[in-house]
Amino acid sequence: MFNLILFGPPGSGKGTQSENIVNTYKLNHISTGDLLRDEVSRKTPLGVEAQKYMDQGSLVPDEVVIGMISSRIDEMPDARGFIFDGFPRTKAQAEALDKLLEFKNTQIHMVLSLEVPEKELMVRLLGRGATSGRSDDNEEVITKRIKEYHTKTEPVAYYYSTHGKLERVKGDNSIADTFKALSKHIDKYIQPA
Ligand code: B4P
Repeated sequence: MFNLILFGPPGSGKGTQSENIVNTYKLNHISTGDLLRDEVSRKTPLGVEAQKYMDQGSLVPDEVVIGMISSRIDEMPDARGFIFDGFPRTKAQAEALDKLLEFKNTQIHMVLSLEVPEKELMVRLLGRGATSGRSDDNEEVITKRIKEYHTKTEPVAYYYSTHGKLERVKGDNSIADTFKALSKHIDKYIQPA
């Protein structure tokens, strides 16, 4: 099993590159953003609760997200490995993920961090907001999301760097060139399937 975290600020391209990685390496994709948006659109109790946080650009509480991830992992016992997209976003989530994987006799092998200047993040997310209809892609909420990233999520990079698992990748090149740079790291562990 090979387990990868795709890390980076909002709009750094985690969702975009996850799609390329899944298609090439056949890993199972777990995006907490997608899972939460699905709950919101189905108006489940979890979705109704999560929407309050997402609309303000805040992180959804750890216990909600961790429970959701745990059941998702259990649904895919035969996975070749997982790509975690947008998770973990706090140190508590990172520690919980380590425990969940340890229980399954596996671990996180590598964390790829997409590095993109802040100005570019804003341009990309406003661009997406113009067409996606995502209620959190407007200037005020994006600014809050980036602030949340600096205070709560950046420490996750430090956590994995102390475990020798963090690799930083330039994320402001074209989508294809960024994917090539990510692949160079992944190829050290697994080959395209
Ligand atoms: P997410 O859904 O994870 O979304 P994101 O971080 O905003 O975007 P991503 O980095 O995936 O960017 P994308 O590829 O789409 O989170 C949304 C919210 O959910 C959070 O604010 C939070 O409230 C909640 N949440 C999610 N996970 C949570 C957790 N674990 N704990 C608590 N709360 C959680 O790219 C963005 C745009 O850039 C696209 O338009 C794309 O086309 C463009 N783009 C990508 N790569 C490009 C490139 N190389 N060049 C030019 N444009 C590019």
